[in-house]
Amino acid sequence: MRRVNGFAAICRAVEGVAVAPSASGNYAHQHHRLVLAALFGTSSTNNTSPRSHWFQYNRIAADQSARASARAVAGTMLFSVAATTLVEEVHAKEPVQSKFRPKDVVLYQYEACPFCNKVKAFLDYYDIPYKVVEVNPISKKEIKWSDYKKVPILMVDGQQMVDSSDIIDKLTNKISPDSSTDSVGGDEEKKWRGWVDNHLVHILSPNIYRSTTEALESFEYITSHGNFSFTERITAKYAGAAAMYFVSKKLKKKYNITDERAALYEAAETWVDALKGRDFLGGTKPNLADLAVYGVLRPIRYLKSGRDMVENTRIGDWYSRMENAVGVSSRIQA
Ligand SMILES: N[C@@H](CCC(=O)N[C@@H](CS)C(=O)NCC(=O)O)C(=O)O
Repeated sequence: MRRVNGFAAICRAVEGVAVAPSASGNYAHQHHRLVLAALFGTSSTNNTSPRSHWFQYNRIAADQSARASARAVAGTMLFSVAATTLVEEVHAKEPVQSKFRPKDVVLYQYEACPFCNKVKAFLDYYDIPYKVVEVNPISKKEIKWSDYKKVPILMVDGQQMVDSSDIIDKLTNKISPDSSTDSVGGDEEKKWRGWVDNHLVHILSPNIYRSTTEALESFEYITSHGNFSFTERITAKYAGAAAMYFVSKKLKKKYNITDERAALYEAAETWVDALKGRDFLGGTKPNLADLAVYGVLRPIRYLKSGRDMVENTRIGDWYSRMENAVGVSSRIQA
């Protein structure tokens, strides 16, 4: 079994932000479609093909009133080189009894997706081998077989699992079916997992696309590690960075963020306070909340926003403990 050194990655979708350039089009047609496909997926679960994505988008763009009422998803992705995360050092991994260990696990993901990365942090920590199928965010052809149109999708011994938190709950019950009634954790753990999904992830995009330089840094990584064709890659890098720079300003408004860096630092401090002096929220070992926070932060850790966060808050020590605890990726070659 060959382990693949990997990088941490995140992507995120932010619901409710419709971003529609004028119908006359500020982008060349191809660029327009490409960038929208890569970045602004709709939230409609009825979309059964990537084309419906475009049709829906174009309809919205052409119809101001529909646009106002449309719920859209701004799917943004970012990725960072977590260069040191996979160094083979100290391991405090949780062993899973072999009888409960899933045999065949395949993760359909965008390499740069916070939700996908949350699932990966779990799989890595529990040392569950998994293959990765990188989904092209434009065609999504790799997940055409599924009715679910987002990532992550996890296939576990032939069973489809969707939605990162749900996937983690299901996997937790699978790998420790003998544990007490509530194997997915107590109130504190649940509260902080909710905080990750409802608060922390919303702060990330405004930070990584905060300036044109940071947006380009993020897209350089996204496009060099995602599943893009050559043309898509070139187009997405520059058009995507420019588009996301503007989208991030809208997201700030939507989530009432005035100073994105201050919000990131505050979130990091809030998390350290939640630890109450413990090594991990889980005590001496990470629990699912630790893994969730780590998972969504891992991709930004080595981008400028992540470096700033570690320099300006107390989160660095916990983060390093998590790097050691999660250790080497359990990803295997597909
Ligand atoms: N609540 C879901 C959110 C998943 C999600 O929004 N994924 C984004 C990628 S980061 C997505 O697939 N968006 C739709 C798209 O790209 O069209 C989860 O936790 O897994």
